[in-house]
Amino acid sequence: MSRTTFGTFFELGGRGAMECLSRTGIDYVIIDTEHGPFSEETVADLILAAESGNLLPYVRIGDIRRPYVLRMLDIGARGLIVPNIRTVEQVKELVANAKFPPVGNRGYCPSRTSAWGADEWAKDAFSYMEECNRRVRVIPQCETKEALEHIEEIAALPGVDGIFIGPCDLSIELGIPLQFDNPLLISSVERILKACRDNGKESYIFAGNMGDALKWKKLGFDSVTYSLDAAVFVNAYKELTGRFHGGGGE
Ligand code: 3PY
Ligand code: MG
Repeated sequence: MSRTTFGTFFELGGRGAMECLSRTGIDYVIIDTEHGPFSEETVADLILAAESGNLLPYVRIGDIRRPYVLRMLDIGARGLIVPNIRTVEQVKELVANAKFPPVGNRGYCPSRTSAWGADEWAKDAFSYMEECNRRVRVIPQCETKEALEHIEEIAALPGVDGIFIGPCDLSIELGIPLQFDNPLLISSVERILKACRDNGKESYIFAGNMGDALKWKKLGFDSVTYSLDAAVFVNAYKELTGRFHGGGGE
């Protein structure tokens, strides 16, 4: 069995923070432009900072339209996490914008991922498009009732590399907000996981605490995205402060 990868969301910003994260052994980071405050130029800097420490940079985008998708890919996002998907058509549009032919119709421009066309693999158009399609993961989120209802169809679409479960929004949609042990949420999560497995697609899920992260790992997810940098930072300092004033610890 392959190793479950471990990632986190990035909301705080700052090249220094990204460089710190890249030295922790974490597998990937998701720069969050859905909830985080980042412009494209900032995301480009953050991607460079992540890559300087061999940390795989994904971006969560808030919009599936062509200009938004292209900009993130051309500045070097290695995967797109896409929230709030409700229809199969939305996923088809996303794939069309994010993948080159024969899978989609991504717009062509030599960009920094290929040293603006200077890299050997980018010189031949077919090898360039094939390699870009392989490098970039397209990962719609399943966090709405409608996406759940169509998850088998979504997971089967060519060009969809994986599904990312957002259990916070999904549980809210199901009327059981943030009840991560509720049997309805668990059976929904299992259904999505099965759709991924049946179609040979990667399965990702978010966890807000280590108990849930280990629960999802045991269930067999390919990847668990643990919390966000800001929450880890706040909790770490709170724990230290508590230990210092409480007089416990070493
Ligand atoms: C969710 O749980 O809704 C997510 O989108 C994870 O950040
Ligand atoms: Mg969500």
